[in-house]
Formats: sequence, C-alpha cells, structure tokens
Amino acid sequence: MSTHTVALFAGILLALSASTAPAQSDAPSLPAPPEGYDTRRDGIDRGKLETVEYDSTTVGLKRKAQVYTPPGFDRNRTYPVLYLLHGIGGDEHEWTRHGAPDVILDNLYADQQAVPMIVVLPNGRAAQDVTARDPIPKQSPAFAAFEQDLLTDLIPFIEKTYSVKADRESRALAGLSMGGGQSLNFGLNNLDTFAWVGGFSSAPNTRPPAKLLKDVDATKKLRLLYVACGDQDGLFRVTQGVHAMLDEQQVPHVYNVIVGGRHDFKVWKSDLYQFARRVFQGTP
Ligand code: FER
Repeated sequence: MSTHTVALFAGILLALSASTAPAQSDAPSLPAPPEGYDTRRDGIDRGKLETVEYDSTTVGLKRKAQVYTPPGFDRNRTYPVLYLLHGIGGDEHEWTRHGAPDVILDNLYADQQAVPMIVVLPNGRAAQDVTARDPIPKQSPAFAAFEQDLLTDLIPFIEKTYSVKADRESRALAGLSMGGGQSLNFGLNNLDTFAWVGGFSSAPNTRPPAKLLKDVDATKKLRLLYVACGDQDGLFRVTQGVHAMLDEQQVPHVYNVIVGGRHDFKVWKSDLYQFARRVFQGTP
C-alpha cells in the first residue's frame, strides 16, 4: 500500500470511529449471537468455498466472485441464494478474510438454525480500472454500476451454473457499509428480483430516505428488510434516517441497534448471523 492509501484509510477509520452518537439504550436490539457462533467447531459438516469467474457484459471483463455452498450441497436439489456485499476497502475476499461467513453458516446448519442456501460474495466495484486503493469519489460510480452487473451478469450466471431457485422469494441481498448502501439502493429498487434485503451499517452511498423507496406498497411485500448499525458507529445517522423513514411509511422492518457497536466486523458478523437465521424462513 502507498502512503497515500494508508492516509486515506486512516482518515476514513478515524471518521468512522469518532462517533458523536449517544448510546441508545432504549432502541430495539436483538439478543446478541451465542458464544462461539463465529468460531470453527470440530466434528460438524462444512460447506465449501470456491471461486467462480463470470463474463460481465456491464464492465467488459471476466469478473470473480466467491461462492459458499452449504454442507451436503446436492446438485439434484435447488437452493435459494444470498448475495452478500463487502465494504469500501474490500473486494470478493473481504467477508472470507475478516467475517468467517462459512464458519457462521456451518455453525447455523449444525444447529439447524438456517435454511440451506448458496452465498455469493461478489466484487461490488464494477469498473475496469478502479481498485480499493482509489479515493472514494473515484470508486463511487463503480459501486453504483454494480447494480447492472449484478442483475444482468452475475445473477444469470449463478442461476445457470448452480442448481438454484430462481424467483424473488429465493433471492436475498445484504451487505456491509458501502455494500449495505448498495443492498438498500438496489434491493428496494428491484423488488421483483429480491424479497429479502439487509443493510449492515450502511454508508452515505445509501440513497437519501426520501428517494430510497420506489414503491411503498411493493416494499411492504418484502419478506425481510433488516437495517442495523452499531450505536457507536460514525455512520449510525444513515441507518437512523432509513429506520425513521420506514416507520413513517409504515414499512415493516427489523431494526437492530447494536449497543456499543462500532464500524467493524464484530458488528457485521453478528448481522450475518441475524440475517442468515431469518432469511428464506416462513417467519422473519
Ligand atoms: C463515506 C464514508 C464511508 C462514504 C462511504 C463510506 C460514500 C464507506 C465505508 C465502508 O464501506 O466501510 O463518506 O461515502
């Protein structure tokens, strides 16, 4: 990393940690995940992580994604798919490097707490020459362009490559920070494609609350809309704004304020746990 890059990310981290938000002890908060939920357990079946490469007509390149298939994955059965997005400094490896998504899911399956699903971890920066090392203004259009790449290129690729259920009830979109903003923007804009949407500590790329809902009645038909943030995260106001607007519009959603939570993977791993054990289930 160049010194410029280090300075850029140090600046972002400082801004994110220097929270002025007061602790909201009266705010709704789900019970924390149980001890060990993110620790590798011996003697349980494990899912598999693999790399796939798809042709992106949007970007004009072959692009990579990580794919998790659950324990006992059987190509003669069909599965729902969770598309799980990374943050501004990451790529398709961020969740597996820092968030142990395979461990969290393996443990949920060992305890029969989640519906067997495929999890796709894409690179949410859809451009030929933009990397995590570029300044935010240069990256932002690439994060927005991922909507097209996801809908036109990645989802069709996954649906022809894996044995998946290809309907809105069987597609979920969630992500952290920049990827949380993408999930809310794209999810609420494509309600025919996704029935389950999650924004974890969503960043300021989230559309302003007044512009986030394209169709209020259609949004009410989401099976799950999960919005969560730590109350010590410098970006908490983004999630607070989304929650206030959803309440005002009477859109059902799960609002989870992680008391003491900052802008980090401790929070995002717990969000994945909460989201994964609700998604594709009968009752959110
Ligand atoms: C910003 C601050 C943080 C922003 C994005 C982020 C688009 C993203 C942070 C992350 O993904 O961790 O002003 O603007």
